[in-house]
Amino acid sequence: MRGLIQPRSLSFLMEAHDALSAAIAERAGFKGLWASGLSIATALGYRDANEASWTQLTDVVERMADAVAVPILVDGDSGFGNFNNARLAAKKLRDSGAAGMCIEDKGFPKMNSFVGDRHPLADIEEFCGRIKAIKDTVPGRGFVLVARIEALIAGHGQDEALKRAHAYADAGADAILIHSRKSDANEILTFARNWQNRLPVVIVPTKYYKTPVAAYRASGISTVIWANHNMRAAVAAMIEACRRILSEDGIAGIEPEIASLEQIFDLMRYDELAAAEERYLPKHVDA
Ligand code: SPV
Ligand code: MG
Repeated sequence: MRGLIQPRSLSFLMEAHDALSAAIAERAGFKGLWASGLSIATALGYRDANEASWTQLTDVVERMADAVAVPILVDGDSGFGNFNNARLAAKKLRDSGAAGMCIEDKGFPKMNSFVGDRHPLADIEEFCGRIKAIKDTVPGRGFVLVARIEALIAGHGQDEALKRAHAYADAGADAILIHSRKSDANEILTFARNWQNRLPVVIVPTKYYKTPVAAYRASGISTVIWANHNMRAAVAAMIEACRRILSEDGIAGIEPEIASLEQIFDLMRYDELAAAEERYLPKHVDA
């Protein structure tokens, strides 16, 4: 994960929300994954407002980490409480196979950054305590801690965002995620210019999706998170499949457009099970 979050070259983290979407993203060629809070909550039938518990998150992350070899950066929301909850979640996430965790400078419960206008920011010193507690509990270079700044989302300016970034760097964060919900990348690019890569910069261009990736390369941004696109692609595909099966009164029409069973068996590596059966099952017993 540390290799994916460094200023020398731009890398992508693809969203995944379960073992299946993680395996699909890895097969597609992504070198790292984003375990999105929004997408995991959605897949579990919850809203992205800390309705899912931190143990439900760690369970999902464990299944994802079992399914893939690429590193997973986990969306740790605001850390599930104070420094104590944050360090506990970080340790369990590390033990579940996460390569890193991102925490955002809000309170508990949080609300998704694109919903409504109430996004009160955490006190800087208190949030730094969460960062320090995580770094003390899960030390070393093996687990990456990304500190996410919500100042721009909350309607504060560049000065507040920069002040927070420096405080979080001083507290021991490994990278800064600067979030925006504007439809253009101007405020992100301004931040990157002023920040001068004191720590690597991570961005989430969900709303400013039209900006070409070349602009991020040019401004020295380290990592782009495609934060919810597997989940949204799956939702669109499932809505269409349900609609067509009902309206066409059958499944013949949609068959060529959905994944084949062979693809599913391939993704889940049924071939490995067959090989293991060859190796471990006695030949003379019907199993
Ligand atoms: C997520 O994917 O859950 C994120 C990114 O935190 S955002 O939805 O933009 O807040
Ligand atoms: Mg989130």
